[in-house]
Amino acid sequence: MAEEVILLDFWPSMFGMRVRIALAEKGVKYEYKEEDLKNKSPLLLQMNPIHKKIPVLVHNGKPVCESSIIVQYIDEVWKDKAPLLPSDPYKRAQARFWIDFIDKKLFDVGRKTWNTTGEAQENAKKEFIEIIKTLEEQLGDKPYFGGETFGYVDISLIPVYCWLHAYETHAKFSVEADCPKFTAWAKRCMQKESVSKSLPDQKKVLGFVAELRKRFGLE
Ligand code: GS8
Repeated sequence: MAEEVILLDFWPSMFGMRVRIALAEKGVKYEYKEEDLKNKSPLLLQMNPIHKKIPVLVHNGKPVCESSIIVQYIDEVWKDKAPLLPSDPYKRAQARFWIDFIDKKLFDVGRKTWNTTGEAQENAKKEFIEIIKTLEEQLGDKPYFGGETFGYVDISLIPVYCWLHAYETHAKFSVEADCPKFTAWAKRCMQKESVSKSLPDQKKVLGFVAELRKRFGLE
């Protein structure tokens, strides 16, 4: 049966990037549909009526929503190539724990490095580094979070790398100076075509953040 795979996405979305990387890892061909989040398409509203958010993967007409759920779905459907989740149930649970941590902590604090000022921004910067250090401990001396091969936690975390330049520029700090292991891991991931082709340029994200800051009256 010919597969129909459509991704509803928005280019700077770290959640969307996760799905792009997972599809690239599996070599799945798909139609990319860019959404205007200020004027959402009828298809997005129909496919994700609960949250009305991207990313949405529409597979043979059926929607799957929420990036971490979509990546798991992709891994289960296209299981013959590049396994993304560990096969051991305990390791799978651990991987899910860290993705939950990334979603609840890292993304929120990352946002505060550019959408706050003064003391709040100073605190966000410190907290961001602490979170990255926690993740570095988890990585240890392994090349990837799951061990020798690129997988679920790497896919979920690497999108933050293309936002780093914007965080660092606005909050005036350097992740590379404080977190060399994280930086080495990120550069290792960026060498993979599935990653480098799925992530926008750091400078383009910086420009997008500058526009958002203007819109929020921050500059
Ligand atoms: C978050 C998706 C999301 O926030 C996931 O997929 O993991 N938990 C979800 N999507 C945003 C764009 S990225 O910041 C979105 O679609 N926002 C539109 C809106 O809130 O109206």
